[in-house]
Amino acid sequence: MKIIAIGFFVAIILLGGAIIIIGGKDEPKTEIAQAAGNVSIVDGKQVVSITARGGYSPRVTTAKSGLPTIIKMDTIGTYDCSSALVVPSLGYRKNLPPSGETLIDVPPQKPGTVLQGLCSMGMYNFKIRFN
Ligand SMILES: [Cu+2]
Repeated sequence: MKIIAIGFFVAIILLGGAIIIIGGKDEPKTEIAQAAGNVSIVDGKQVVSITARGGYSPRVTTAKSGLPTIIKMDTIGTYDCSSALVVPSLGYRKNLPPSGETLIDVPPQKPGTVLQGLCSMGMYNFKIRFN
């Protein structure tokens, strides 16, 4: 009886451990999937696509450090202030066209850098985290 009880206890611990391991592995997967949506590599350059219209989307992007990067700003009938874009760490400031693509060159970033883009009033923002 005692042995069965111990065996049962061990089985519960193992099962719990397996659930924790599986659960722990799930999170990075979702992050990669999320990042893959608007990050692509084209001719050795990393392209991060951000849509500006009533704010920026996606709000947070995970990208790779150490790669020359282009931020592709997409506007689609954007007449709000998210078209007035500022990227402070690049000294970048531009009024995006109401519709079109605007490319911003970003030199390779160090791991851990978070690059932030803002509307000129600082009301909307987006972040690109370089891992
Ligand atoms: Cu604004």
